[in-house]
Amino acid sequence: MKVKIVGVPSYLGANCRGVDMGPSAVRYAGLIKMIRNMGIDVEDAGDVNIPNVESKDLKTEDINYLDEIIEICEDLSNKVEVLIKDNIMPIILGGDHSISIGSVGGLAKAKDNIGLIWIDAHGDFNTHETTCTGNIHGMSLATLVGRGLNKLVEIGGITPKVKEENVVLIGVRDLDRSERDLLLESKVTVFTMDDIDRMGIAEVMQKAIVISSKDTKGVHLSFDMDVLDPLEAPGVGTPVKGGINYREAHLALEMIAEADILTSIELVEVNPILDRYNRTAELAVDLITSALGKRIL
Ligand code: Z70
Ligand code: MN
Ligand code: MN
Ligand code: MN
Repeated sequence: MKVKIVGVPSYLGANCRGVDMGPSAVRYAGLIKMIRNMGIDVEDAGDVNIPNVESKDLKTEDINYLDEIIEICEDLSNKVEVLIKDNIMPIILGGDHSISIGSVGGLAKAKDNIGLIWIDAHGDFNTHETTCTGNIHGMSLATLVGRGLNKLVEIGGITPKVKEENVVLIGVRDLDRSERDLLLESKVTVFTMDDIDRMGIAEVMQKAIVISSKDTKGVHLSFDMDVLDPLEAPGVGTPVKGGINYREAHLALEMIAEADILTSIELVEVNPILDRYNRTAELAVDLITSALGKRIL
């Protein structure tokens, strides 16, 4: 196995600074070294270029930074497509969760049937019609299954990028009202925190692995650090109490690694400004190594 790190230092989809420093914090926490210690061939492919918006005029858009995010995601999708075609596993570091449109956009160009495991406190299932914030990181999952603004849905050229039947959302505890209605009428499988409490994370993951890999040529893991409890991961864009703990997160990723289904990994929403001693970034490194198959025995 060969892996390459791709950083996407953008906060534009969250419209709030901090998560743009995520890739740097996760690298600083020793990501490359930890992966290399596992005996895996790893290289840093650097960062996607992020347009400078600080000198732009006062914001007048309904959807925040739409054109810039399209540019970033097209660029990322091309990079991911090349890596997948070269048989390299991309590890994409955010940045806010809007970058997923580029990651999965690139994956969809390289493979024609993929599954998606989305681990997040949020649904990210708003469209331009339901959003209360105008922030694209709250629309990325909806976009990937073909819902919402044409300009977003068409990024990378493939629409939809994933079939709803192969999408599993895990750890949810914060949905907007109409986002919830959209999710309920969709074919996306949702495991809320309540489901995790009742069934246990092992059973949830067993089901998620089956659903995401059924008739697919691989699965993309999109891991939003805010799924963790803020007591364990304080350095995230939008902390929501009542999240999964360290052990649940590890077990979830170890089970995915064991199932050997992943084509690509993405980890988003690390915010070093709100972190303490880079703890959330260090946890992120830990979790990535688990997803790559790190074992005790
Ligand atoms: C809200 C919105 C959100 C983080 C996604 C929040 C979305 N539903 N927040 N990821 N961290 O703006 O649409
Ligand atoms: Mn998210
Ligand atoms: Mn989230
Ligand atoms: Mn473990």
